[in-house]
Amino acid sequence: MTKPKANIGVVGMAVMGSNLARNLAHHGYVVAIHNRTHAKTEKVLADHGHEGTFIGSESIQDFVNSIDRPRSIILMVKAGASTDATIAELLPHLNEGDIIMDGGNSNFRDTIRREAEISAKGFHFVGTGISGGEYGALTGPAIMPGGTPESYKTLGPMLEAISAHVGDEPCCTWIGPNGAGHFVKMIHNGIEYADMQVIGETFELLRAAGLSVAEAAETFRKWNEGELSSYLIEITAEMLAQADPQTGAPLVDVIKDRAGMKGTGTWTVQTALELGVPVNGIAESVFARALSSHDDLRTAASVLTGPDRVLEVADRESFIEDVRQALWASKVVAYSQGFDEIRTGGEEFGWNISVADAAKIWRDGCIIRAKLLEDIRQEYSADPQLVSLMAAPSIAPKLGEYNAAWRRVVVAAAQAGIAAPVFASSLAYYDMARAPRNNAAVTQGLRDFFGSHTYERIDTPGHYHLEWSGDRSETKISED
Ligand code: NBP
Repeated sequence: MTKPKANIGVVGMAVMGSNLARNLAHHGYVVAIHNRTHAKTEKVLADHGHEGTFIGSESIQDFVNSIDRPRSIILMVKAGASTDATIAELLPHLNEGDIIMDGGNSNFRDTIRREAEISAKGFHFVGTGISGGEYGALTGPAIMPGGTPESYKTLGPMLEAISAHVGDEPCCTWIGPNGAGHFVKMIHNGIEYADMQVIGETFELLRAAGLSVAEAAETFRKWNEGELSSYLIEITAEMLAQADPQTGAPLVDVIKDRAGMKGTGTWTVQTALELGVPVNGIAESVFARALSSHDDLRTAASVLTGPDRVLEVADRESFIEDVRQALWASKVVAYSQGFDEIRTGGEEFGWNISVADAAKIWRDGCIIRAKLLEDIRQEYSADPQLVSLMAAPSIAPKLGEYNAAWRRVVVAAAQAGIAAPVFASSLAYYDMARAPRNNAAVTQGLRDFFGSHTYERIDTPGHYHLEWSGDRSETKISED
């Protein structure tokens, strides 16, 4: 009797790949599995083989041969050179029309390059963002596939089946060609950085106002029942309530204050700089992590003087409510910046990304899943060209309502010597964006002064230069 062929294959049996393979098997798919180090494939078969139908192979050739054609093969290996090495190993064994999906956290520019190289050989390459960590991979992540619409016809139903769902709607949709999926995943992670940083700033403010760690945990727990409801607020409450198994002290107090990062936040900011999209909150979050781990700087700066980071709060309950409102406003601004980068990048790279779809598939499964994303989805569905989420009909009035509290919190933090870069930079972004006239005229005047870079006038079109080192006469340099 011939053995059944697999519907799909997964290469990479570390946490993400093994959990994704199990998720596929739980949904009735026959799953071929392979890992460079065969012992990991054997371990998955031994521990989870009973959960569904797996075909484990030691050689890449046997693995490829075990999959039904046209083949769908998911790579879940370390992003970067490992992805290229795995692709190079696979290619000689594939047939025309086969699909390689890269589910790792690859840089979208690598995905653009790989897609061009691989499609030229007659195969499909689908760069796909997957969010939800190892638990999400097993139970239902948010999935952001790029590649061709044709490849989505084959892969899409399987990915949609294993993704998280909101009602009947899968948290998976085709995002756009080549690098679009990894681009959107990158910005998801950038927003995640800002979301986590602003939560950290909130915790520091609550502690400075005299709340114990347990009281702060309880505050986050309560907030999670309202408009701030989100996975990150939920797990903040849980993490803060955790006691250190060794000392019994709050675990958060024994964790070193150094935050690591793997690159997607940095890529979000680098790309935003190239696109000219201000993502202040995300950038501050990346810099905050960098500063936290910059031991030399922190040691050198320890001699600097300033307020002692204690907040004198007259009415604790009203301060906590101020912080809640400031958190909501700062978070919305960070999301607004991230969505602006998606919209602008989508246009720049010719991907025609639906921002509403990105919000739709982030409502569950992923790390930034939040109640707010349903409102965001509705706003971008109503107006796909929405330039700024801040100005959306359901968002702008609330930002106005929360303005006073937001400003009080930023002032209180600055006066007490508590660094709150996302609270403060989000407010500055909000104020700069809404100002009828900002301070850029000074910059442009100076640029013309030292570099003849010209300026535009408010009263007539064209570019002008002033003879700064001569008679101070004005010359029209160009008509537009
Ligand atoms: P890792 O990122 O830790 O990668 C380990 C896997 O890559 C192992 O299967 C390893 O095989 C394989 N690998 C390496 Br390393 N070099 C290889 C090579 N040259 N050829 C073939 N295989 C190679 O695994 P992970 O944490 O499961 O993540 C997988 C992907 O998913 C990554 O791109 C990651 O960024 C992404 N991701 C992770 C998360 C998360 O929460 N962890 C979330 C979303 C996305 P070996 O066993 O032989 O060493």
